[in-house]
Amino acid sequence: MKITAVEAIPYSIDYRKPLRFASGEVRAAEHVLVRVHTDDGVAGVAEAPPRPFTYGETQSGMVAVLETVFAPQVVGLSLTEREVVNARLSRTVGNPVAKAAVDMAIWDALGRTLDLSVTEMLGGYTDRMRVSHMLGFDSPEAMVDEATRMRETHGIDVFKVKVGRRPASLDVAVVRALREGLGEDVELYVDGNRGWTASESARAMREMADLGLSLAEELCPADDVLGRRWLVQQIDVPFVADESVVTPADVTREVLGGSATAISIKTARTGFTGSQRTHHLCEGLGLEVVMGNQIDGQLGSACTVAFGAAYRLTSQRAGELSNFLDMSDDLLTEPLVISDGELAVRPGAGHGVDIDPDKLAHYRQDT
Ligand code: MUC
Ligand code: MG
Repeated sequence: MKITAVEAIPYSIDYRKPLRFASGEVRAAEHVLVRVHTDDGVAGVAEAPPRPFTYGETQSGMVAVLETVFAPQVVGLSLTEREVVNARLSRTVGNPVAKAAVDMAIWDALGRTLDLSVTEMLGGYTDRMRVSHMLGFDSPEAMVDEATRMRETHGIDVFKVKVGRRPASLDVAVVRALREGLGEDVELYVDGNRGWTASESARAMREMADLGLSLAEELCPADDVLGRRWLVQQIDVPFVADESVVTPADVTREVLGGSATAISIKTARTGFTGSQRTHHLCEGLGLEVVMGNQIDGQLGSACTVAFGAAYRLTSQRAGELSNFLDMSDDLLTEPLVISDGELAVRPGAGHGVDIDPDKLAHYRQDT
């Protein structure tokens, strides 16, 4: 069970259409595949999606930090020493997504070694999650069309709507069109990716007060400390902290400071080991949790559902598990399938998915 090597393989797969939101835009999945090898001949994998506009990590920077800093820190350790891995990687500040991928690849390798799924090893609460689909910026008509297509094709009836544009009336019109077009039965919530000020957020939430939103996420920056506390106090839905809560300490600061009342857990950002810490903290604090999506491909989405299904708290709400549907292709031998609004954990060891070697050879950028 000793780790013998860590590979960092950059690859690029186009999106069929770009996903736009207040902090950036994604046109291609320019991700890094992390593969952890052991002396038993087992390999575990994970996907690292860099989000330069959010965490400052880039694809080439991730390959460099993985090869030169993190790989030497974990080679020689056993797959069972995950807390040692966590302690060593934590000495370096930042780089959350690169660290998370090392952690999840190790869990995958451990599961394959023990012939247990990650969901079973983590908690084994259930085997599936309801799916929430994320709608990027577009016209009201286009966003209603996309939501309708997702409902008809995949049975999805929970939608996260990207907001944070100026003027805010653009986004208010979209949410109103979605509610009118889709009816009362769908769940709608909004994510601002820090696009508005606290007062713009408060005004927009008042204008959407009759639209039955269930959550509001990161509408303004956490660094607007008093403004965000003022905002959170006056809205009547949970305020979800996402990119402002990279570590459990961030969760503590935001929640105790009155600047968040719910937490988005993204396995792409905190791996399984860090996500466990965040999950346990949220449970102890009595916070709602959403399993978020970092615009993951199918491997990342398999990791999100594997973690989300492992616990009661993380599987209560619909998880954001469908961004991969917009990709032109992916790396897995067997594609993930969303049906009846649900994504099931793949049966099988580790994450339960395998990388197609031909697809990897086609999309990798280092050969
Ligand atoms: C989200 O919830 O913010 C957009 C950027 C990113 O890192 O994740 C997405 C979705
Ligand atoms: Mg978000």
